[in-house]
Amino acid sequence: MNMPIQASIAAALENRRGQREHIEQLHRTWLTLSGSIDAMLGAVTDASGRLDLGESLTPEQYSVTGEPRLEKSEAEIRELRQAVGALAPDIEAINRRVHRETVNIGVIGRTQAGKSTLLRTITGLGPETIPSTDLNPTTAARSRMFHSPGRADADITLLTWPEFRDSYLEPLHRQAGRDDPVPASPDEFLHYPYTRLLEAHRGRSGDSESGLIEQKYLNRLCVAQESFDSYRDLLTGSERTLHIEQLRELRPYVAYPENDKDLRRPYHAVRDVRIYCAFPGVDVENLVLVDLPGAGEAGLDIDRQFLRDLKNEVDVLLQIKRPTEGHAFFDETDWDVLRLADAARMGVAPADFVSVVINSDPSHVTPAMLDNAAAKAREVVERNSLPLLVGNVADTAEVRADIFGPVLRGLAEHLAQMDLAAAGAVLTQARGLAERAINLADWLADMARRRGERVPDEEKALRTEAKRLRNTIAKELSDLRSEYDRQVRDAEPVPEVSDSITMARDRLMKWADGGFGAGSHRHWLALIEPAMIADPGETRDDQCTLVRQELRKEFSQVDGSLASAVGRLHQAVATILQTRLSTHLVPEGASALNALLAMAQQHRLETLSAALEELIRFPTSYGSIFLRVGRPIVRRISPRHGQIPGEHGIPAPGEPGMSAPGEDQIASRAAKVGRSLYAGARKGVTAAGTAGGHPAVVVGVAGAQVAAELAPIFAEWIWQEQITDDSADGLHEVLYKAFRQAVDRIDERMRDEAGRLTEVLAAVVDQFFDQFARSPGVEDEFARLCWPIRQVLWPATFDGRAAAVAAALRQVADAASASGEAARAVLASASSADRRAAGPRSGSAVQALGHEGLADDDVGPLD
Ligand SMILES: Nc1nc2c(ncn2[C@@H]2O[C@H](COP(=O)(O)OP(=O)(O)OP(=O)(O)O)[C@@H](O)[C@H]2O)c(=O)[nH]1
Ligand SMILES: [Mg+2]
Repeated sequence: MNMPIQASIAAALENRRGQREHIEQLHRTWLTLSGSIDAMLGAVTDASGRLDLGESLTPEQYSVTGEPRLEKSEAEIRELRQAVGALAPDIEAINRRVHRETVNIGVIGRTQAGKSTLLRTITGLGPETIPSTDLNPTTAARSRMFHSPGRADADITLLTWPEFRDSYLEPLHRQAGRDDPVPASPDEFLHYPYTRLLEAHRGRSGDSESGLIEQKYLNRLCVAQESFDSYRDLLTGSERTLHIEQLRELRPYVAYPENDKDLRRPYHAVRDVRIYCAFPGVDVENLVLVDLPGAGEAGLDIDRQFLRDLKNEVDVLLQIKRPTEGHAFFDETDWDVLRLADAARMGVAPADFVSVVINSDPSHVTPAMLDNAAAKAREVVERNSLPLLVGNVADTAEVRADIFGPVLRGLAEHLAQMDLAAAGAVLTQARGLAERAINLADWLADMARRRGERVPDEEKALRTEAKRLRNTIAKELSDLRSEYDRQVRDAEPVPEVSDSITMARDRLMKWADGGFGAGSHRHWLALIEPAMIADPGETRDDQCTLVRQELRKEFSQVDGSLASAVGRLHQAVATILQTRLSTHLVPEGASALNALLAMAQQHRLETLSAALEELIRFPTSYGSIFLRVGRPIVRRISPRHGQIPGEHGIPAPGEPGMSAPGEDQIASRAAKVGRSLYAGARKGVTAAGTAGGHPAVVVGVAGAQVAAELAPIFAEWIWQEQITDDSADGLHEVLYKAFRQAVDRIDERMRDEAGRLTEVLAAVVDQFFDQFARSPGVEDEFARLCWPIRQVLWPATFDGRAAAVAAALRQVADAASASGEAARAVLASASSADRRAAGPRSGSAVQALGHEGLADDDVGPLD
């Protein structure tokens, strides 16, 4: 070997080292891109699941139409991911290539072509290390020979059981026609009925072609199974490497045994063999030769695994061909081999990567066969611009001159360029995919953001819902108010009060008719007559007191009916609010409104609290009807002295009758009471006037007026009835008349009051409606009140889906941004690697060569 070759190759390797940093960076960024696309796809899948428009969100939650659907991008991302994943092995391969310190030459070809023989010739190793047999396929495992002056040893890396199962058994199992799972454990494998299946095949006469192929694979499985003991420990043991001190011991690990029946087959457990030895007469450093089993030998899947190895491990491939009698020189199997080589070249020009070598093997090949083969081969290589080398692979001189020498010269000349081409092809593809990823990711991020903005947030949705709720409650309170207004228009007294007055009156009349509680008129006379004789003044006093007490007792009960009437009103309001605000805010039972008030106060909702408070307080603020209306009348049932009044005795309402002369003590006190009530009522009016006019006040005024108007104006009377004598009968007559008059008057006044109370209640509803549902900004208070129970009130809106959709879209936007960034990083590292590689490179021309780059005169361009 001459120096220029050695120096050129060393320089090319040095150049290769210079590519490391950038390619490494590309490799790293590619992994990141790949992961980020996975994440982006995950985010999109998740989001499009949630976002199945119209199904997952109510129209209130989501009102976007005509937007591009996420499914579209999902399909695009899948395609992108597939493409990015497909380029990953090439990036991996190029990364390994720039990290490889050796120039590797591989041999490929059908079995028995002379591959091992050629490598033996170059390395000077004996057949015990690189075995050949005359008739059968020999090489069973890939081995690499490192030109290592001063050494003669080997290292073996072993497969694990799962690796062996997945890379070797599984493809064979499938191709043997088995569709059940490949045996999972060593024991299962050992007991799988491959032998029985093979015998069944053999038992069939005239098995189909596919049956025959299945037999081939079953046979391999049977061999692997029968010889399992010889390598089981290698697969399952703790040692993962074997060091071979003596190269003559290597044979069983790299080759099939010479004897078919030999069950010692440890090659099954071999992942990799590295042989270290000096190649005689070779002064190129860092040279590696790769020996491979015959293509097609182990099944297509295993060929594909070779491809991965070839991409990673081989700079130049020699396709060895040995002419055989009776066979077309370049048949389909040879094309398969060439296709494999083409797929492995990774952007390197075919002429630089593959050489077709015709093994002239003079002991088996006649000159005529050789001439014919060479002619045929020339057609193939010329059409595909491949070098053709012819020589006896067993002959050292011929190999040096006609095969290995030209190969090394080609490497010396082109290796640097080949490295750049290999990197360039990958960079071009990486850049293209990165740009595609950027476009997709940017579009997706933008789309997800825009859509995310259109998913209303919960607060916004709550405001909308709260306003709607406020409107509904307003409508229903307004209906209730209309009903009370109608009662006012129809002058309907409050029925509870009206009924209660009737009942009080009936009871009183019954009581009076029954001798003022004595049982009967007769009984009363019997009781009173002696008393009248003894002390008429005191008796009159006592009887008047009795009557007053009875009047008070019975009519006071009317006040209880006011509570029922107001209770009915409260209930009506509570029912409305409970229906709309749920029992969470307005519980069942008497204290419903109090519970709501407590909640409103807790949330510091001032308007709602004030409205509720006033509504709840109304009965107490209204006070006692009896006190206002009845008491001034009752007080007048008392014997007294006074002037006889004018014709009517009692001034008409509105007349200044209270100032009539002759008022006695009691009357003036009554007047005082009346005035103080009046004054109190006035105060109320003034206060209420500023707060919207509390209706109770109006009644208060009326009550006070009644009290004031009825001031007494005569003496020696019981009210308007003049006492004429001191007899019991006389007292009865006067007392009874006064009593009846008082009952009539109180009845009348209280009924009047009951009529006004209808107005009052109507006004209470009106005021509550106004305050609770119509105060400006009250919808905000509704929103705050309802926020904690929004999921109860509006399950469709607040089931968390809107929030989940918004989050999912944010995730998509974030993942897409991350993908965009990762893709930009790829672009940046590809550009810097490109600049590093800038030179006489024709990336696109190299890339354009695929299978189409191979052409065959007979079968046309390959697909
Ligand atoms: N004399 C001679 N015999 C050769 C030559 N090439 C191949 N043979 C014969 O073919 C047999 C197989 O050659 P190998 O080199 O083992 O072929 P291979 O391509 O490695 O075959 P596998 O390992 O089975 O794929 C050898 O034992 C020889 O009998 C040659 O150039 N000269
Ligand atoms: Mg071989």
